[in-house]
Amino acid sequence: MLQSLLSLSAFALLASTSVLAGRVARAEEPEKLVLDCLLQTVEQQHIIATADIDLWSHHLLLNDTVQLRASAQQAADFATQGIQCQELDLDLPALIAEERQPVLVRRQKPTCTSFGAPSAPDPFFQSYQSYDAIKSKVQSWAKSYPDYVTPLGSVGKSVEGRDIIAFKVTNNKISATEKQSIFFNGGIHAREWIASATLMYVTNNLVTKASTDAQLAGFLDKFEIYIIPMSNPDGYEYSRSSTSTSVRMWRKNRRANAKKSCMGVDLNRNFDAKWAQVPDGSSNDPCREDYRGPSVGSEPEIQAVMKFVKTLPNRLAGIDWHSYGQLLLRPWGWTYTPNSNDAQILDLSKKVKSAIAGVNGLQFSTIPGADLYPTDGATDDWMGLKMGMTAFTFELRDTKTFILPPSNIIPSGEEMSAGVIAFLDFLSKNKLNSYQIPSS
Ligand code: 0X9
Ligand code: ZN
Repeated sequence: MLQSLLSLSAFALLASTSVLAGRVARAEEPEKLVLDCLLQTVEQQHIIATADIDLWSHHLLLNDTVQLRASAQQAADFATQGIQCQELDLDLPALIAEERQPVLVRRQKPTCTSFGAPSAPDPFFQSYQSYDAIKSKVQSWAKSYPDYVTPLGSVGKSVEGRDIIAFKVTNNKISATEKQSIFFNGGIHAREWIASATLMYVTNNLVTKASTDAQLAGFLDKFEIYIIPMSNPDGYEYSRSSTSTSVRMWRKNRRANAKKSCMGVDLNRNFDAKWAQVPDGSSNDPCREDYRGPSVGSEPEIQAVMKFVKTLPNRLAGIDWHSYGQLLLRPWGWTYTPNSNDAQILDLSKKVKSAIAGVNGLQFSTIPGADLYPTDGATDDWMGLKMGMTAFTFELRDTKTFILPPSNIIPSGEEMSAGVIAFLDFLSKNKLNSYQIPSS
């Protein structure tokens, strides 16, 4: 819910006392506000686009609102500049604390083992897991479902030396040369915990049901699904390392930049896809959240992803898993020019959207990525521009924030499992048309 419109004097008061909504700001970091700001003029758009703030929803459309995290002083400055902002009713420290509480483990009725005892829900999906636990889960799938899960080991190292792990979900009945490859990339943005958690759930659903569900088995006759569940392990582990809001809100990798005080590269701006070529599509400032890095593909995480995807046979489609916003972003993200196959891609997106809505009633929207905001160096565009794939970015639940209680993991997993089934169903029944790459 939005709180009342904060006036200039209210912001000034907040800035001067640093007592925010009844909470005293931490000594080590000035507490920030989450704002919803209305952009009424091009000047206001420019002020927000160039301010040193944490933009949560980057779309800067005229007569639309944008969500961001800023200091009370910056909020006061916006008010002085005539930008109307409302403080969002989000108590981030409380949300961060709640996020760390596992869902209460309850024995559930519906599924029974062969001995008739009720099976316990998998605790893996009752809390957000560490990178190590995610790696172990892949190994345990490989042991339990060797016919469907093939670990592919490390496809490269992160800046801090963690392995970027990949695996393949398929059946071994039909030769790979007769199948098409689909690629899922998770966790490129550190703070978007629900993205990797959901991708793991979706995978679990596929591999645990593949032997008994004819529809899923049919998909695996046609496709090899290649998955990197966590392409930014350093950023993810950093964002888990403390309950401080600024740590939890970490987005980039953990590169030590030349400008020592500002760490990290936005990995979703580092791909060889119109890198640094789209106006305001990324930043050259290491202090910004969308810092593109010193050169194209400079980051080892991105080198690993690009090298891996290039090896995949018969590449068809891809999904880059993010949060938040409940959006199915379709190509392109770097240009407003519609994809030449947009009619078919829209048809596919609508089927995914309706399958998702069928589970918990959540409404996702489908728009071209650039309509959110144009970017350069993004994963989806790289797949589309360089790998010949029809590629999406899925922004998962919810519509307010990255910090979701772990009770969201299973519902998000269920709705996205339905979405992925609709996705695979469409691809198995329809030959995707080829598309042309626009000149601009
Ligand atoms: O900014 C991003 O990288 C994505 N949004 S997020 O809030 N998860 O950071 C959107 C990327 C969409 N794709 C393109 N515009 N190419
Ligand atoms: Zn993201």
